[in-house]
Amino acid sequence: MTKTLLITYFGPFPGVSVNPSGVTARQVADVLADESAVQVVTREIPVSYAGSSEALREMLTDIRPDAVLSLGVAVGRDKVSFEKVAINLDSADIEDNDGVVRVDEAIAPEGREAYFSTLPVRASYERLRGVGLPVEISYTAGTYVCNHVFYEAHRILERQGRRIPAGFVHIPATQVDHEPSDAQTTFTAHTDAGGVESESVPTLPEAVVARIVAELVRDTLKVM
Ligand code: PCA
Repeated sequence: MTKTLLITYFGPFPGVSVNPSGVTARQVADVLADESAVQVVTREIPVSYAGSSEALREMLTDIRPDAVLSLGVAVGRDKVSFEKVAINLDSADIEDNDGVVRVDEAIAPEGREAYFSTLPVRASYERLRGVGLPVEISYTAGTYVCNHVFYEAHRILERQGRRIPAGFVHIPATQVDHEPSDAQTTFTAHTDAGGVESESVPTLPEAVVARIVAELVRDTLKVM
């Protein structure tokens, strides 16, 4: 039976003029196009606290996927991060794309404090690290819209009574190989958004990032 996998990604937000998660989502869908076990559906989610919750609710209801993988960029990280935990907190210096700033606000006042990823984070990390790929397990997805989406996906699925694999992957800034070299992409790291501030921004080739995410999908299919 073919499983439907929803991959979500984001567009630009303050400090990131082109969000590499969109290219990654498309490339992962391409890499997996010949796999009969999975059909990949990709959708953009707005970089907005309120808008992302709304968009997710609609997608999860309309598409009814068998698994959900959300992607976002964490500028300054040098490995693909399999996020372990989503926390019930919105708190960032930067605005979301609706101009909203949230400081120390619960995502869901009556909700759980945290959810763990239900992707096979540890097993996939061990396997991919074993073949020399740049992966890590991360214990914070930040407190901006990426963590918000990670948390909300779990909360919505729980309320819908659906136990399906769901989780979040932060990707580093990527080396863009499909644009002219004079194309200017700005990357500014924000710690709230999972970033790491440093002099220079490490990057990984797009194809390496897509391969890692596709392998995580393959490992997820094994546990479904
Ligand atoms: N990264 C941000 C939001 C969108 C994205 O790609 C974050 O890590 O919160």
